[in-house]
Amino acid sequence: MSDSRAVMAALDELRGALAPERVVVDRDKLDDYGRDESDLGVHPPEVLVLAETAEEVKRVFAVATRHRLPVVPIGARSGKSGGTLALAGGIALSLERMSRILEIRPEDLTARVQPGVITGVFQQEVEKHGLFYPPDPNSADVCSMGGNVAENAGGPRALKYGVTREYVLGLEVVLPTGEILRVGRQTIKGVAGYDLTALLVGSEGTLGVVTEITVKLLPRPRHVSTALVVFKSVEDAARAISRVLASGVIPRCLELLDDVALQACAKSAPFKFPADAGAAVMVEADGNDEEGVFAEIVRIAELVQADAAGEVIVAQNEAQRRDIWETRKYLSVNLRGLHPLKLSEDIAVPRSRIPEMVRKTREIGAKHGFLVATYGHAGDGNLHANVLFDREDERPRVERAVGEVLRAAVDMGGTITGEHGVGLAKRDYLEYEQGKALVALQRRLKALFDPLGILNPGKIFPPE
Ligand code: 2HG
Ligand code: ZN
Repeated sequence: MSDSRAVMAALDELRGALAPERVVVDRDKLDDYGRDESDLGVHPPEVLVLAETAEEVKRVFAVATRHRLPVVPIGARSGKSGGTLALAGGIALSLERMSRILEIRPEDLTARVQPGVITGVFQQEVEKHGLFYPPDPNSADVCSMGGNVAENAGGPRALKYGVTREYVLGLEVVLPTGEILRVGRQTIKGVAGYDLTALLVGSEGTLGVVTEITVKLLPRPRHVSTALVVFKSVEDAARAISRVLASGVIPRCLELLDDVALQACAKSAPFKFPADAGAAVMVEADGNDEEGVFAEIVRIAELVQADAAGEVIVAQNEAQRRDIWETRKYLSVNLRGLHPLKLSEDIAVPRSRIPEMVRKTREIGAKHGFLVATYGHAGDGNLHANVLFDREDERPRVERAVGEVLRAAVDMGGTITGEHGVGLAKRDYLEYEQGKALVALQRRLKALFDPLGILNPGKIFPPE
């Protein structure tokens, strides 16, 4: 924790720099802001600041610099890698009040938003204009655009449309040194200078605080079709997925649910799978030509037929589509119905290694005596291996199992994180994936943006 005299002095200055009611020290509130969705415990800040402008963010950095206090930027606290946990106390800087959609420009296919805009709200707004913002983390109803930028969030539609970085054209960012900069561009094309926008997207709140985001939009596809196939086993499902992808068909989503995931769904999800299903694959295709979309689903059905345990079920209306997606969306939460605790991972492997990775994950779980749910965005090789457990004293063993899963992914040519970020959760494995020299270069980059090391310390890189 920080020096308490420094905190008291900073508190006084913060109260002078911002409206005093936006400087919070209420214990319960601090605890709330010390948690996220990573299951990595409570790490409360010592002060919470609710900023409303870039200028205020700059003032917070000035105070933090004077007193050498850590600043941890906070979005909607829905992150899964512990990126907003205040490991060393200090100031939590919430951007939740900066929640305005500044403009939607249908003629340019762009929009400008503040970081606190909820992603799902933004998606609905652009859709009213016949436009489409593809990145769709399953937490879209609660997560924020700023958080998505920090983590370079993905989601089911990333298979066809790519992740957040592919949509961010420009950013306004406040650096710990107090500079307020505009990086990137407002145009669809542009190659001037280093691509600092791409660097900042996915930098997990360690390089600067984003206060405005310009994104690229697409015309909204007019037709969407959602289908579901069940399999006897997850191995059959993984094989079918590989066959679809190898055939050159790239639907917009191709999601896998293994038997453990199906057990979790059976308890509370709206869609009811057949009782003997050992795995399921959800497929979604989209486009402007209804027949073309249908033809894609038929083609996929043909490709998976040999491995499937039944017919392909195609959602017949919006209500059925919604039931299927709600079932998938709340899976991460519903798994707690099987065991109260879990550590979730988001490894990604080359597509051809999906069946092998699924097998490996199950083996590791069995070896350590834990139930592991494997599900997720299998189409792009991004699997959520969730190790389920009951008691805190089991955590060290769970962490060992998780470590083996992460290493196995890297050994297969994959990565420790496909969409949730390194944060605190995976910082000890970054070097295993990237090597010493690359991690050292990234530490030097960090020091360039944040010479005093006050911004979100302890994330991405393990303490030296
Ligand atoms: C999802 O795809 C989210 O549902 C969360 O990325 C996954 O908790 C998880 O492992
Ligand atoms: Zn996911």
